[in-house]
This record gives sequence, structure tokens and C-alpha cells, in this order.
Amino acid sequence: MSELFPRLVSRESRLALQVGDASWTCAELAGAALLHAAATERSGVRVGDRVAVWAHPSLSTAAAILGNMAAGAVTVLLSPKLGSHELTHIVNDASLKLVFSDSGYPTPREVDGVVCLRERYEPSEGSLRSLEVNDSPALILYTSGTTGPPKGAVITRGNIAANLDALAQAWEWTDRDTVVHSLPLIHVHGLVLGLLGSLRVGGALHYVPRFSPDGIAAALTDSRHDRTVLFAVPTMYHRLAEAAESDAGLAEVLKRPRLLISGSAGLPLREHQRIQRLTGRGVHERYGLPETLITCGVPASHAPTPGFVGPPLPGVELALVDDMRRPINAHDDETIGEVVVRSPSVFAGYLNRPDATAAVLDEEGWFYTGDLATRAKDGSIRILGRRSTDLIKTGGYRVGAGEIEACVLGHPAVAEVAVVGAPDDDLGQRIVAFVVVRPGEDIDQLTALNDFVAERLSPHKRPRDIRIVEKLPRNAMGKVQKKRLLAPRP
Ligand code: MCA
Ligand code: AMP
Repeated sequence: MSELFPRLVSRESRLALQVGDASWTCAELAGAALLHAAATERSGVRVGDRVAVWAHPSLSTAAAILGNMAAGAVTVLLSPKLGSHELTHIVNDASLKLVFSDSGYPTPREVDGVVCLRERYEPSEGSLRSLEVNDSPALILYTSGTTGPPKGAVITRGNIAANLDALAQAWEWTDRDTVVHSLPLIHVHGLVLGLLGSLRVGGALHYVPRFSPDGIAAALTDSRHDRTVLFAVPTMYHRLAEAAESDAGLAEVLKRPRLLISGSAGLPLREHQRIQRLTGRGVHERYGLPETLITCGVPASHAPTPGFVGPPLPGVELALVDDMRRPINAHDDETIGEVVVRSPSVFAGYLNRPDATAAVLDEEGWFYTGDLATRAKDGSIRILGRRSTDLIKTGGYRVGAGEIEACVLGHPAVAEVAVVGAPDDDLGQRIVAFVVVRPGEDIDQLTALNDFVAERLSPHKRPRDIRIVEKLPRNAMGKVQKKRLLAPRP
């Protein structure tokens, strides 16, 4: 039998996880996970049940995620910033048996009809054995589509192990490395790579609960760490570079990690160049989706290649296809195709959505990503954008325009709305809502529109910019022409 987290089996006294100033060894994390597993079982949780975890930045949150696995339960991650509409949807979709919340934090929102377990675990040493690598579901990660509410991507233990092992190979990631990051623990980047990756292949994770250049610098210079690797999204690299321009000390600190890794969105060339200029070293990009986990990455042994996300990881089959889903064999960095992927890390499907799963996963196991790319002679992939303009990437978060539009339309003063992503130096894309007001409604009411969205959806889904227009540009079929909304006026 192969263990998912071998280091949590042997009661090791080395650091596993540091969150702010608090930390646990491997044995302490394993012990806390066992306490959680026992608590869930006392609450009636059985193998295969779904247990939600409010993803507070804390040691007990990590213990709950691991403890759920030990109990055979599937973890549904809840962002503490979830809006009321998002929470209602997830609760209805996931049929939760229990919700866990670290008692050191206020419970973000009550989950009607589901028992809430509130605990903060004390360290007690233990051994977390029998977390077998197999096809059982481990996580459900909710992810936005172009329209409709988010879908729950079901990720198995086997998906996680295969992906982390491929990344370990590409990045020469070993137990000497402490990962430093400040990403939310609800997505692949922060949770699967940052937390579970550190526990499977790395030495430890040093988690910075709230992103700031100073917080990242302090973690990277913590004397407990032998060597570090930084995981961040492009917005964070942008903010680190901005700060380092006037802080030579920070620029020095950014020279220290063994690797600077970027993903979740493309790192613009100007940020690559700025970091290179400030630190004399580059950023390694990698690319993935919740449904496939990470599929490409620039190997540690290669110099960073700005503009490219690297070749497919070991064990990943990647093809480019045309609109008819026919393979494109060009290796010319010019011919554009949709990225399709087959690997042991491709997910088990969307929860309760066989229709949506069939639309993206074919019978031979190929997943259609919706991302457009070219391939260079050496097999490196350059991501150019998405098939749909209705998927917005802001601060590294994927946001469906349709979900925001449906929410804004619920406001009584709104007659019509179109949501688009406008280019933004910091966020990559900034959410802009073009709104047609109902006749007779007071425009002043729209100042409350932002709060209206924030109550219902996560804060990062709020439009940064609301523009009142008389009508939306439509084509002959009546479809809104979003590209025209952002086009400069003649
Ligand atoms: C935001 N704010 C607003 C509005 N929008 N206030 C009023 N109106 C608005 N429209 C508030 C925020 O809530 C926040 O408030 C404050 O303004 C600052 O916002 P912001 O500039 O967004 O900064 P931030 O909150 O510091 O966030 C930037 C961030 C964040 C830290 C880079 O975007 C982030 O954590 N991104 C990571 C996303 C990620 O992990 N993606 C992985 C998924 P307040 O200060 O009160 O909070 S992708 C994935 O997993 C795939 C597989 C992959 O490839 O990795
Ligand atoms: P999410 O659903 O938030 O995990 O976002 C997945 C999407 O992020 C992918 O489909 C890509 O469009 C985008 N993405 C992730 N990593 C990169 C990268 N390194 N370069 C460009 N786009 C990326």
C-alpha cells in the first residue's frame, strides 16, 4: 500500500506547518488530524460523507482537512469570504453531513440544517497511517464556469499524489524545501500544491495568513528554514516588485528562495523583466486547472522562460486541437489550438453534473481546458487566453461573468447588465459591470450595488467599476457584444 503522506506516519519531530507564529511538527499535525477524525466519527460521519471546512488560515483547518481523509470523508472547502448565494448553492449541491470551523475564529455564516463542529485542536503526537493512495474522492473544489453557479470538481487521492509527484520531479522538490505562500486554502494552488504538496514531498509549509510583501519577506528569512520556495499568483509578484523597487532589502530577500513559482494566471512579461532586474533571477511558471491539477511547468533545471508555462509535466499527455477537436501537430509557437490533457491527475468529474462533465471530458479521458495556446519546437506551451471572454481572471481567481450578471440582475434598479474583464496592471483583469438602469429608478441606488453583490458573492467577485449605459451593444441575434463594451470609442 502506498501512503499519501508518508511523513505523517512515522511521528517525526520536524516542522510540518507554520501559520503566522504558530507551528506544529509532523507528529503534532498527525495527532490533531486523528483528534478531528475521532470527532467527526462521534458526530456520525461515515466513509464517503461530505464534510465542509471553513478554510480559516490556521493549524486546526489543516488538521481538519487531513482528519477528514483519515475518516474517509470528502472535504468541501468553504472560503470564509463566501457570499450568501454561494454558500446556499454549495450546501444544496454537496449534501453536507457536517461543517467544521476553527473555534478561534467566528463562524463566517451559519449553515442551515447542518451540524457545526467548532474546535481548536491542541497538539498531541500521533501517527496518521493508512491514508492509502487510491481512487477515493478527497476534495471537492468549487469552480466558476461561464454561466450558472460554480461546479464542484471532485479530486481523488490518486489525482493529488500523481500531480504532486510529477511536480516534485519537475521542481526537484524535496524535504529540504519549505514552501512559503499566502494563497487561500480553497484552491489547487494554495491547498493542493501549497499545503498537501508540502506534506507529501516538501519539508514544510510556512503560511502567511494575509498577503503583504513584509509578511512574505519575514517568512522567507525565517531562520528555521533550510531553503525556501515561494508560490504566488501574478498579482502578488506585481505587488512584491512594486514594493521592492523602493526597498532594496526586499529585493535582496527575493534572491533567497531556491525557486520563485508563479501560476493561476499568466505572469506578464513586464513583471518577469522587473523581477529579473531587481533580483537578477527569474520566475518559473506553471499552468493548470482544478479539473486537471497542474499540467505544465518550467523545470527547475531550466532557466525561466517568460511567456511560456513550460512543457507538460511527467506523466501528462497534452495536445492542441482545433475547433472540430482535431489534433494540431504544429510545434511552431504560432498555430493556436485548445489545450487538451490526459493524465492520472484529471479529476473524477463535477459533482451532480454528468452533463457538464461530459462536455469537457471525453470517453478516452481527454479533458478540454478551454484555454488557447501555441506549442514551441521544444514542446513548451504558451497560454494565450481562454476560448470564452466570459471567464475572467482577477488576482488569480477565476470568475464567471454569468454568475455576477445573475446576481446584479437581482437588484431592483437594474434592467440589464453585462460583466467583462478589463485589463489591469495589478489584477490581470478588473471586473467591470455595464448596467442599464430601469426607467424611473434612482441612479443613486446603484451606489449600493457593490454591497449587494458582496453580500451574495465573495468580495473578489465585486465589480471594481460600474458604468451606467443607456443600452448594451447587441448583434442581430440580440446577443450582447462584450468586446465592443471595452473597445476604445472612435
Ligand atoms: C475588492 N475589494 C473591494 C472591491 N474588490 N472593495 C470595494 N469594491 C470592490 N469592488 C476589497 C477587498 O475585499 C479587500 O478588502 C481590498 O479591497 C483589497 O482588495 P484587493 O486589491 O483585491 O487585494 P487583496 O484582497 O489583497 O487580494 C489580492 C490577492 C488575492 C491577495 C492577490 O487576489 C488572492 O489571494 N489571490 C489568489 C487567488 C488564488 O489563490 N487563485 C488560485 C486559483 P479587505 O482589505 O477588507 O479584505 S487558480 C488554481 O488553483 C489553478 C489550478 C492554478 O493554476 O493555480
Ligand atoms: P482556476 O479555475 O481559478 O483554477 O483557473 C484555471 C485557469 O487559470 C486556467 O484555465 C488558465 O486559464 C489560467 N492559468 C493558470 N495558470 C496559468 C498560467 N501560468 N498562465 C496563464 N494562465 C494560467
